[in-house]
Amino acid sequence: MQPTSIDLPMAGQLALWGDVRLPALLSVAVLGSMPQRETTVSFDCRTSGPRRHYFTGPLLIDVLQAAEPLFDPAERKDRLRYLISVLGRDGHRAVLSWGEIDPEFGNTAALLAVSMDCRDLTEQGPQLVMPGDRCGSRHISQVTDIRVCAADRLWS
Ligand SMILES: Nc1nc2c(c(=O)[nH]1)N[C@H]1C(S)=C(S)[C@@H](COP(=O)(O)O)O[C@H]1N2
Ligand SMILES: [Mo]
Repeated sequence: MQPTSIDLPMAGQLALWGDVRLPALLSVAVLGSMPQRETTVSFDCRTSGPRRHYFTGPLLIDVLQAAEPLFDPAERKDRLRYLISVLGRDGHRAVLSWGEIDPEFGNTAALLAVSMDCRDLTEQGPQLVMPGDRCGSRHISQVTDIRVCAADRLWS
């Protein structure tokens, strides 16, 4: 499905689209109005050394579920077909699997953070946070695009 019902994101916004019923442009304000979690992550970066940050924001899985992916939510196996591509404004991208963040499988409490170290991210845009990661590369800042995709459409 192409993102027909959304325009290009402005600074600080992210486009959520793909194999979902309700594609959306989401601002930090909208994400901040959803139920919030908090987490502190410590990670190691090859270039900048050990880092530690405190984040707040909604769970990524709650944001994705609000967009109504085109699977049968009651069917565990059906959900496992889905991929999630998260893109930063600078082109840095990571692909997650639905099973990785689904509470009935990997249960990683991934956040779409709206604040970092008590500073709000309205201007920069939301940040992906992957608690438990040993390297910082998946804590993608300035997220502009999240695409949900049924993998069997790619590789059938
Ligand atoms: N958009 C974007 N986010 C990114 C990166 C990047 O290149 N682009 N690099 C990642 C890497 S490799 C690390 S270690 C952390 C560093 O985050 P910090 O400088 O805020 O501690 O940001 C991550 N988020
Ligand atoms: Mo890094």
